[in-house]
Amino acid sequence: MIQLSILKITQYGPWTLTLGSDREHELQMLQASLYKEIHKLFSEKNCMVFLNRADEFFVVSNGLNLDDHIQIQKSLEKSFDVGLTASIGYGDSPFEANLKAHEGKQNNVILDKEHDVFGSVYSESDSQVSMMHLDVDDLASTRKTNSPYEISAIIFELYSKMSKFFLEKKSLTFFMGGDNFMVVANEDAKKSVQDFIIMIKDNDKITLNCGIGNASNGRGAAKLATKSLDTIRQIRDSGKEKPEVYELSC
Ligand SMILES: Nc1nc2c(ncn2[C@@H]2O[C@H](COP(=O)(O)OP(=O)(O)OP(=O)(O)O)[C@@H](O)[C@H]2O)c(=O)[nH]1
Ligand SMILES: [Mg+2]
Repeated sequence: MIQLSILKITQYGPWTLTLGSDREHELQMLQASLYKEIHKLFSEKNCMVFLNRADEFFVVSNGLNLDDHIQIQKSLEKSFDVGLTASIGYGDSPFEANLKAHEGKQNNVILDKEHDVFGSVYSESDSQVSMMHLDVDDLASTRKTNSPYEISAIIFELYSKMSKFFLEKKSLTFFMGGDNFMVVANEDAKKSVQDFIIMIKDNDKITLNCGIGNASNGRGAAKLATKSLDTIRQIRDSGKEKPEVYELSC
């Protein structure tokens, strides 16, 4: 079971207009500060935060109860002019958890009115998170023939394909920067990642490596996914034939 908390800035659209037209730089600074603070508060509680279109935050929040969310909301209220709503949902797949969180907010299922927390919290202990860390093999060589902006175009096209492919498996893909992607995954996504790698190699001539991590919370799963990815690199760099997918659990 996976639990997701979606944090969204309250009334952001109308609020941005109050800043006048000379606002874009202010909004970018605010979004960056929010991302930093949200990452800090949730990773301290073993969660993993993902940026969704820069003004919304997806948190793999397995293990966090309502009170934990209220404490974080209180802290954010103190630090920022804008408020955030937190909608919590859980499900068998990451996509299902995202739907449940969304519905909790849409249907006004209030968990804490004062601090804008909605949805429902998972209370059983069978918490299980799978994360996949995908990365382009040897992006450095691409830099020899492509300019920085052209590389971005290649990476964003890859992101688009990855997000579509794994959404069909009910899993959620996030761009982490550079040539790095993380997929909050279910069994179906994990089973099909090799097919995705082959498809991208055949169609786009891009080689991907994928580290998979399984743990009871988001941060733990991300750590193991990255450790798996680094293991693939170590095998490759030792001169042996590398696997394209490597999995670790705890
Ligand atoms: N978000 C994130 N970015 C990373 C990580 N490691 C590297 N990067 C970024 O990704 C870029 C590409 O680095 P690498 O993937 O190590 O370079 P590479 O040439 O593709 O090397 P290999 O992946 O080992 O084949 C770097 O410039 C960093 O910006 C990571 O663990 N997480
Ligand atoms: Mg790489």
